Amino acid sequence: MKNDIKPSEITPEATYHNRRAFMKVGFAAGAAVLTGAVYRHFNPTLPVADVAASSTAPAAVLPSEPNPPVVGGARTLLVPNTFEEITHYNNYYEFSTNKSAVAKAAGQFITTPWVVEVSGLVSKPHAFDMMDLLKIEQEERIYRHRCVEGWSMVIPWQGFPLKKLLDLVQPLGTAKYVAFETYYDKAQMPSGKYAGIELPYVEGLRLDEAMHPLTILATGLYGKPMPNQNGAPIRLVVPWKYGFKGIKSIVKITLTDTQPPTTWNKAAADEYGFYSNVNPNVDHPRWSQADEQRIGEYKRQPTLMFNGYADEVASLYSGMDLKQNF
Ligand SMILES: Nc1nc2c(c(=O)[nH]1)N[C@H]1C(S)=C(S)[C@@H](COP(=O)(O)O)O[C@H]1N2
Ligand SMILES: [Mo]
Repeated sequence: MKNDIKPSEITPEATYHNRRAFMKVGFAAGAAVLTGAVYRHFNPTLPVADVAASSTAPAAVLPSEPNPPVVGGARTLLVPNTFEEITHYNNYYEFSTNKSAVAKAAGQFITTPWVVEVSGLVSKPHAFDMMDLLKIEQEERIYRHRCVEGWSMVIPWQGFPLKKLLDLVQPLGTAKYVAFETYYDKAQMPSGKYAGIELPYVEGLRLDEAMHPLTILATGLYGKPMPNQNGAPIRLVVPWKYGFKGIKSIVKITLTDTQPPTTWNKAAADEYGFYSNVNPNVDHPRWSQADEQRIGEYKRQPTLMFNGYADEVASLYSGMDLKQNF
């Protein structure tokens, strides 16, 4: 399919080579610790049955270009943030409202066993065990991440299109939205009661947004299982929307015919809308959204319409007033 290099993403040759080096090192190092299911991500052509047998294969046999992108925008050529940055600057209010304290606060979070219940307006409601979700072919997606607070990162996720899961449960013709819910356990998340938001954390998408090929359920990053602080074991990633739409540690997905409530909209409806598409032309009431601070960089940079994914997603909103539907 089409090559997704945009002028804004053309990097100097040295940077590009660094990036290739990152991928080789990342994949080779990752392979040694991967489970069969995750290993399959590097060998997407392997039938599921072969995964266990080959999971101990030496790194040397890994293809140099594992699972080429099948959708525009799947992998930005921007240099990813470091693993350290991605895992020590987090928003996960159930554990802490201090971004640099989340990693430690979530350190003991228990995520096995884990079940994701998918129900509502579907023909085949099902409670999926996490082990089975990891048998779905895992793809690498390298996405920009733009927090509504004005900072951004580039994150190499693994996961699978949400559409694959929704297709399994067969949404009814009456389904128009998808609602998501985060696990909430007061014992494991004692600081949640000071978060200033209603818990459990809930989010939602329109069904066409949920079915878009760039919308993924992420199960890991940098070739490793999802760190607790990033939303273990499974979280949503919608790269053209503000980061808070990417709900973490999902236990429930419900297909509905009405727009579901969302946590930040309930907390401050005039500041956080249902859509929350990244838009440099629509400011937050208390700050500009025209530019952003990439973590690890010195200068702020302009924020891009739909976070740089306009070619892929703008058509979802044709005819809509994006200032009204912020
Ligand atoms: N359950 C839950 N999901 C959440 C949040 C949260 O506080 N609780 N924070 C959101 C916000 S504001 C952002 S920017 C991203 C941060 O994801 P990261 O820590 O993996 O970068 O998670 C989102 N998902
Ligand atoms: Mo955010």
